[in-house]
Amino acid sequence: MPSLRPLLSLCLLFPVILTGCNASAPNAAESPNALMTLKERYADFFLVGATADLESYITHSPLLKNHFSSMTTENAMKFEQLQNIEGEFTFETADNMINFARENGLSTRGHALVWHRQTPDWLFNNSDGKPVSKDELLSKMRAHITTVVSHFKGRIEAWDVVNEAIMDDGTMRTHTEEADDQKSAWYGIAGEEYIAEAFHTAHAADPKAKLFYNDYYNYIPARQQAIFNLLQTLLNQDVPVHGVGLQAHINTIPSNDPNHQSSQQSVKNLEKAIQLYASLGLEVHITEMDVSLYIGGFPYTEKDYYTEASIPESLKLKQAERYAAFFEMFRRNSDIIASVTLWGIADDNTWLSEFDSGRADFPLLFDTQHQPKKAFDAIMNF
Ligand code: 9MR
Repeated sequence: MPSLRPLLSLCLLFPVILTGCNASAPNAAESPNALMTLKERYADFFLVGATADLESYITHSPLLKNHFSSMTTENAMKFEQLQNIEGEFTFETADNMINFARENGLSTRGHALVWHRQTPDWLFNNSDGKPVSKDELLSKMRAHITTVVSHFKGRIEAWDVVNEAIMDDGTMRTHTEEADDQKSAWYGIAGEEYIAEAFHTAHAADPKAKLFYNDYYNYIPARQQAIFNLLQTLLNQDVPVHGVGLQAHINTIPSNDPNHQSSQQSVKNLEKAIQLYASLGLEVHITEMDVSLYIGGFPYTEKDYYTEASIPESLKLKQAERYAAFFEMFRRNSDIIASVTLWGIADDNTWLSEFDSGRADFPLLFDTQHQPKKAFDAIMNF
């Protein structure tokens, strides 16, 4: 066994660059991959991305620069961020982020042009509170997409053009969904037409950008069939869709409640979706992966919430195994998967800890101190 001493002194000097520096990394000095970065390890398979937020691209820049080959903007390119007031575009933050990515050789994913959430009121309602007409909405949508995609022309490799248009049972997301944050005013006002129109408009503004349809829970059979049908219909109508994004927000353990969506969360079901979509000739990106420590549908109370210090070793291992199993499948399908993105960079900045309950989650590959976790080791050692 080579001496640990040179590695340890290097670790003191460059703790973030050298990935095998955390005390918990097993056999760091012995593993041939201990000093490799994530993007180096996956260079022969696909891009490995992370989503960065308004500040995390600065606070987490060493990790982003060293380990990732792609960057998605988590919130900075959503409708309300770019055009909160009609006609007034605010590009500064998104520009800074994209410039950072490009200066550091990261591929760029723009997220998301048309979504039912994070939209300003003026988009769907007139000043008297009445809904705008279909023509007005489509014209506002075209104006937004044209301005945004033209602004970033040549600087964004892939756009999530339409996000989450389908429901778990395979029906279109409409304005009549039960929960307010699930309702789609796009559909309510414009009908399904807005989807094709969004892609045509984005393509006209930047013909070289790859245009994606992005959605979640692709492991649910009814959902994956509906997404396939939608994509097939769009392609048959010559709509310029080039790829499909599978979000992959998953859990360490699938739910054992058969009525909970995550009970269907298996490697096999997700692989089926990937291969089904790819059969249409589309490029596949895994766009928003994270692995929550919590089991879907389980009635947790505050006393059950994990802190970083209280996560049992067995659960850390389970999370690592889950990452390993999905990444093994991604590698096996690397002829059709071009990019795998984590929804966050490190556990100190994850949407899963944003809920009102105050429940913290630790779903990523790096811990709150930006050190690699068991999950990181698990996808590096194959
Ligand atoms: O991570 C995003 C979080 O910071 C926002 O508060 C949230 C608002 O809805 O959106 C999160 O990102 C979502 C993404 O845009 C689309 N897929 C689901 C993501 C997680 O909710």
